Amino acid sequence: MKSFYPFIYLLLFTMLSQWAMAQSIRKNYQEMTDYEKTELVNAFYSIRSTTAGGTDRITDMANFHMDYFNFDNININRLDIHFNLPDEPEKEIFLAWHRRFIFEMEQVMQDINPKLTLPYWDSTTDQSVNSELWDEDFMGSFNTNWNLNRNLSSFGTLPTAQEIVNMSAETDFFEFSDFFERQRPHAGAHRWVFGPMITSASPRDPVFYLHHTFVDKVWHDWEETHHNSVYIRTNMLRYDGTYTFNGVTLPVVNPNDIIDSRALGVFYAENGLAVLDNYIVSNTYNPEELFYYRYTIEAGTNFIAAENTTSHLQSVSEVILKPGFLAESGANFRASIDTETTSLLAKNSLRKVAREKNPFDEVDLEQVWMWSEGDIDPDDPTVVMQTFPNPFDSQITIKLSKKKDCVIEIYNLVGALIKQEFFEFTDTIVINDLYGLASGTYVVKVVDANGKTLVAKKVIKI
Ligand SMILES: [Cu+2]
Repeated sequence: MKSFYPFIYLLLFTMLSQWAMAQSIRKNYQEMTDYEKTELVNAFYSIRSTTAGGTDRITDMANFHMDYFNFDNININRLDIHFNLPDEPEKEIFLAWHRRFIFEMEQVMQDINPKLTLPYWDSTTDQSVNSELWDEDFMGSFNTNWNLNRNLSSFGTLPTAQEIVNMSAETDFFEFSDFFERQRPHAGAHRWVFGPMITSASPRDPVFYLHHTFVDKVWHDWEETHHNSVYIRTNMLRYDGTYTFNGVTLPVVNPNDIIDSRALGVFYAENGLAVLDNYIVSNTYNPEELFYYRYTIEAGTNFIAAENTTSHLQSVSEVILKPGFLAESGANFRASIDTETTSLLAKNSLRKVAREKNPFDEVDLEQVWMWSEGDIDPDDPTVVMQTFPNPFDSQITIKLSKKKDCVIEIYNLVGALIKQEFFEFTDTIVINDLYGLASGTYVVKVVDANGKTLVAKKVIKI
């Protein structure tokens, strides 16, 4: 027997004590209460100070991201997670990999507080360095305590909403994913925040997770419109059944299985409304699925609380069950209003804890900064090179301290020559057409007519 729960069923009693694992209604961080923000910040601190085998989860995830960032110049057949090319087998993996990656962090957070979900930072509208995003009580907290050395808005610019609209009109998935990854809609925030965010160690900065939740939402919206995401690969790095953290092997994930974010129980709320649709409660990830949201939850079209499953829709204001919602007989389903959290919203009950200073290892950080001042040739100390911009995108300008006949050579980090150009008696050199170069670290050398390296400098390609 199946039955529709009547509309009136929303006014249920409040559950006081059941501490459930959550699924996820994600929202703009601007919809978070002070209580939620404090809990989110506390969770990041707590995760960072909980080590297993000497490594905490944030560091472990940042290290993985760094270790598998991009191998295009070393071995095109070696899998990586960023800046794939059309002939690589994992070519569009960026979106699916980061979807699963932020979900991993969200699950760790929900072990701490099941009502937490990753919020998103909409970088198309929220572009001020004075935004509440950067408040000392929120993301600003980590800058000094974790030694992030952000430098907001010093480098690069954030995308416009129109750019997202234009980008989302693309119907080919690879074209969409590739543009998204390389251009301002994704890369903009990495550059603009600076610090670890502009390096392959970007998951060291908690704002990485708020940025990538926004990226994930934009993909979700694109997929809802075009239904055209598809992957060649059937597994992913880290989620291939071989990676273990704290004695737990991370599951095998086929990127094609998470094209719809509902596969992970993830929904995106907007403007005070969370629409839960086309979802079957399965308890795959959690023995009780909690969908928690401060404002209106509307469960309708094909939201099915299946037989023998346990689920709970909980709002601080209202839960609405609309036609198309179905609770099968034998389903343990509840909808409730959270009066417990409402009381916790009161200012005096914020669970503030001392912020622990926990700077990232400096030596590590130097390795990931990936650019340095030029090394001066001891035999000709008057030749000094400046390169700008650094990081660069499509073009590098090189200034020498004196005019030279020279060859400019660009090498990747394993020493393969990528580009070589000859210049006659000049001190200003412009290298163009670097746009297609894979992201990563390169070495620029100024070589004289006898093949002697005068000066070399590391540069980074965004
Ligand atoms: Cu990434």
